[in-house]
Amino acid sequence: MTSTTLPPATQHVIVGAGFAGLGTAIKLAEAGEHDFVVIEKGTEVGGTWRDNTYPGAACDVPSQLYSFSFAPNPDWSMSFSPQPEIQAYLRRVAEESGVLDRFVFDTEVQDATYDAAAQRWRVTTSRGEIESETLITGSGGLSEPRLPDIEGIDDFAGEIFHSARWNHDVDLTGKRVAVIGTGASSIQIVPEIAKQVAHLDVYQRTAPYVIPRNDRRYTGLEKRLFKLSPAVQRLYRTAIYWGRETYVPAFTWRPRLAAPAKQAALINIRRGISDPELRRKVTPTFEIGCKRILISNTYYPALAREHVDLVTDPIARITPTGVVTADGTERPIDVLIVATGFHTTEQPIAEHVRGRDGRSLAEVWAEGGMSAYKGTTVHGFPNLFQIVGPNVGLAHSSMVFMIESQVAYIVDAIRTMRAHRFGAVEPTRAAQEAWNDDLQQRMTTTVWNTGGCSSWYLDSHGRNTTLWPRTTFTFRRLLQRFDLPAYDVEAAVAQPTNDEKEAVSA
Ligand code: N01
Repeated sequence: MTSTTLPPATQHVIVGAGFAGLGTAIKLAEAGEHDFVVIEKGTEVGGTWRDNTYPGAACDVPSQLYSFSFAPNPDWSMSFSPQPEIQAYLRRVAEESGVLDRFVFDTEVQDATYDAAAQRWRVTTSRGEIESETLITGSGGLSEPRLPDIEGIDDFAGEIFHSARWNHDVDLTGKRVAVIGTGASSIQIVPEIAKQVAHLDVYQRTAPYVIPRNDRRYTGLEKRLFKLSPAVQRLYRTAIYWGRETYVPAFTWRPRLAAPAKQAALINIRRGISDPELRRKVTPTFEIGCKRILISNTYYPALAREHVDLVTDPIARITPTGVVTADGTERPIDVLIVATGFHTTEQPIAEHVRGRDGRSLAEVWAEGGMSAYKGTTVHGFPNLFQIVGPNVGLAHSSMVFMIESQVAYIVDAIRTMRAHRFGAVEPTRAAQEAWNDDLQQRMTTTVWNTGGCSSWYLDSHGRNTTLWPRTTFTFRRLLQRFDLPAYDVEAAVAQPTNDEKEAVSA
């Protein structure tokens, strides 16, 4: 049973019910912190895995690693999970967790302002107001679709939708369809819809590296073994984890170490495409790893199909009936799918969160780009904890690992606050600056900054404010304990009792 009403006050407001919000709720409850509310704008748990339902949606991180460490799933059907299985997994974990009664769905956070005198967050939602001691945001780095700013797009008369807002009412059978973008979403969509449409134009601005997807179905024997012996499954997960960590030096230190991956991508092109002109068009011109490395066995063969065209001329404008490229060619279409990614370097929640001086996170970050302490706390925003905040993203492994590291840090922060009777904790400016100076220094040798591409990892100042430039076990170690010396703290002020609050509001 979930809730449909918001209490006037709670200890912790958690925003978002994806991996981050759900994981936080479960771990807070385990730590004895039962007084929390999870506010979710969607209709159920799942976050990105609830929203991305496009054909072919699947994870490009191995299933064993892309799940909570505390909730192994012996039933994954494939070594890379399809979206419906991940969504079903999150639903099941939520149902079995015993915390769903504190989830309020269909509710949007409109504003959250820190009241320094009361040491409380005052949160305004579409369902009313609530105040809390901490504000924990798990609203996702890839949740707000980015629509392309192309002349005429609003006048398109056919069906148009973003990859993360797939319109399942539109039957693509026999239609002329265009897909804009060739990122992780597009390369999963294209092979699926190519089976159905009459004609498909794929508009590519930058060719990505696509290596083979070494996917396979788990055998019944493997699944039985995982069920009978969770230790075996843990061992398997651990082996995958360490295998993934070996990629880190190539991304962060010596991009040349990725030569075998580059070779695999070039072979993937030769295997999938025989036309030399098309091969040339899909061959990337930057260092592998600079943009996210994609995995697919079916993308290149789909592009090579007779009724599929890869268009590399820049899009000039969109008319009510088609797409016009810079050379003046108009290609008529019935349906336009924009697979153009998400707002990553200006997180939408930042506009709604206001710190002790009344400025929003977005305003503070507008000056120098996103920054936080340990990707989690922000100077000027006491008792705010962000999951998947700045520089927590990964190019090589599972975000669930990073999320669990942050959740442990937040739970320890709250434990520390209780033990010392603190009413507010806030990272010092010096600690935050030192953390970010070190991060940006490390970025100088990464392929993301030196690989000759532009990507959503970089903000408008050219700073990489999205990715973590070290191993994930280093991140976990650095967030193992709440490090009090890096924080300014305040003793707790007396809070009014519920009776007193009612007397005031009466
Ligand atoms: O978005 P993207 P995505 N005109 O930003 C192009 C995760 N994910 O939704 O490269 C023309 O990667 C843009 O071109 P360019 C994963 O972390 C995970 O595909 O900027 N084209 C690019 O080709 C991933 O990285 C899974 O030149 C325009 C594309 O649109 C992240 O989500 C699956 C344009 C956008 O690619 C985002 O992936 C799917 C314009 N105006 C996604 N604007 C898993 O399997 C943009 N483009 C876990």
